[in-house]
Amino acid sequence: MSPKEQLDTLLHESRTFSPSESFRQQANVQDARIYESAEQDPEGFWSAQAHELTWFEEFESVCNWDPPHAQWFIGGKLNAAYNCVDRHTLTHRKNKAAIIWEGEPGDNRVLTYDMLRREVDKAAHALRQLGVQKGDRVTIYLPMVPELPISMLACAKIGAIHSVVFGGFSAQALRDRIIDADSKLLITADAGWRRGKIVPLKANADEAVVGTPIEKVIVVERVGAQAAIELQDGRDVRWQDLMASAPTSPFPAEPMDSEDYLFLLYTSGTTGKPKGIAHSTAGYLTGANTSMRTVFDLKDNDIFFCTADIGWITGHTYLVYGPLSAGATVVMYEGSPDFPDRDRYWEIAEKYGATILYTAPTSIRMFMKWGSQYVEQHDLSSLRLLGTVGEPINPEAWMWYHKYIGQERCPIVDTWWQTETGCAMIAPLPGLVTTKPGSATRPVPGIAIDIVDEEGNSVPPGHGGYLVITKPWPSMLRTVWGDDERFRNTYFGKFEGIYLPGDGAHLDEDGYIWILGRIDDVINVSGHRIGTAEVESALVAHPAVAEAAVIGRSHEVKGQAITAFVTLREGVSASDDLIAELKQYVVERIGAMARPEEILFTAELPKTRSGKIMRRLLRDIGEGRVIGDTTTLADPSVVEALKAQYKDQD
Ligand code: 6R9
Repeated sequence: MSPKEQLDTLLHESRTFSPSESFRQQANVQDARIYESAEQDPEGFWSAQAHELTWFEEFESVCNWDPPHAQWFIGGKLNAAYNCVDRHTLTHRKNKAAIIWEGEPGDNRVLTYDMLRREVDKAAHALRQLGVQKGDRVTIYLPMVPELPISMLACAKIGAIHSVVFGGFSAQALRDRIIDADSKLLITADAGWRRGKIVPLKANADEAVVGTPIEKVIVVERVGAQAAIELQDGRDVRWQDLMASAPTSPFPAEPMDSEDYLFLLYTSGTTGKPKGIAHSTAGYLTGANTSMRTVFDLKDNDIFFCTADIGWITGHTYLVYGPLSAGATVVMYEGSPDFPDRDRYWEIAEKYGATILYTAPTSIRMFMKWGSQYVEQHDLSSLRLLGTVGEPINPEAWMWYHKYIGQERCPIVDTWWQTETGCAMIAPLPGLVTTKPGSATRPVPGIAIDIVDEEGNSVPPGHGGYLVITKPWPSMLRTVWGDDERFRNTYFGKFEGIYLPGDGAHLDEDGYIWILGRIDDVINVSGHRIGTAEVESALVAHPAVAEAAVIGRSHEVKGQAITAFVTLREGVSASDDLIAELKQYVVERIGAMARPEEILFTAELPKTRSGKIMRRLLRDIGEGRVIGDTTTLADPSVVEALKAQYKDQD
């Protein structure tokens, strides 16, 4: 479907789903006046939410907004790890499961809050002994093993800033992020498991750290002998050895200022260089914690199964800081949804009695493709609420999720948010809001959203525009690490004092928000944000390539897939081998998620007279659309040649 057709279908979406009486009656939020009161007094609303956390010192004022810089809960002192772990051990939750971890090969591990506290404290002692101090950056490059949240929380306990790099990233990508964050310590693993195969991590880490500030590398042994790694004397230490010799005494939580950074998480933007999104301690944790109670309706007996990798923001907020700060039990799964078979998620959900499931539209489309028989083999009656995140969900995927996973019983919360926003911004409160398949519905209480035109004026219903957030909120990013100018320009450069997320959206007649996807040069492949410029930079670094232009093309399962148009250097001839080589080259420079689906060689790229590549035209060609305005093209024949070539290829 073309975007125009998609929009038309969305505009005609008339199915609605109201919360059932039984859900409504048990919901944490039942009074719709929450929206109004939060709008009238956002500071009062957020102050009350912040008081759900445990503070070492009370804050003096709620918000200071000096656009584009916000400070929240000023003067307060707290510790994120204390809030996620220690405080629960002083309550009835002491022996409650905090993390239920399932390894891909079928091994598992349960950590109660008390056990988690002991692990986090040992790890904090170990990090301290290796010289980690408050404010230091620690890069974490781990598979989905319990040592990942333990490492993050150990950093938080010390007051060190963690920077988790998704385990699927390449050595080069890891290296760039280590250098940008200026980390002295790296925590990695020998390898991980994926579809029964060993995914090496230590080998990438070895390559990544050369010539960087990294002095020590901690290596978690996950796979063991089969991974066959070597430890470098003086630099590498085994996690297991450190933990065995670490003091068992409690590690005192560092009292952190509200505004001290809790973590950095790198995300793609419109230039080749990823941005280190910096999140604060108090504001971030308040946002994450609030949404657990409101959007996810969390109760003490819930089992929260979030399928995201902790290497992305969804895993940070909804596998670690949100659920643990709220004292929940989370289910964390290491591997692939189709290993050993395509029912693995449902097997896990049944086995642990998951009550809330949070996953991505790309996964749902894959499950649809595989067929409902994999779901039907399992008893999913424990589920009571479903969530989705990462990209717009197609109404048909929503309906499938509702029917086969939710068994027409579970409300669905479609949550729109970003690495930069820290927690869900647009989402229904499940006991209050009637949902429509494909719409994230309305902003959560305390969040001010608008859809505006080029001049910043609100657009009427039915008209597309820029999605914006008009007021500061606690969990907003504080800056781009080391580049405040970029923070200013990217997010506040278009409309003064107004946050620009980079998504297009429109309102329907009922005031529901429909997200239309990215409006910048960011491609969303299976919910992963990939900058076209990053892929282009990787391609042009190859000696055979002269120029490259990358676009996203609609893809049935992935949402979007990467198409690269490449011009070759003089004397290089095109071949299938070269295509394979270039794809692999991108994987090595960025990671497997950035592998181009297709590479097309072309003699020239369509450019404006000022030399700008016209990606819009390439996108039109990619989607087989009628080509729009070509009057600014330097050489119109380039487009005709490309079109002909694209047809041949199909
Ligand atoms: C949480 C996360 C952010 C981008 C965002 C938007 C897209 C996320 C969405 C959605 C429509 C939803 N996005 N959730 N689009 N509906 N429910 O995914 O963060 O990786 O930073 O990506 O993802 O385009 O701008 P991140």
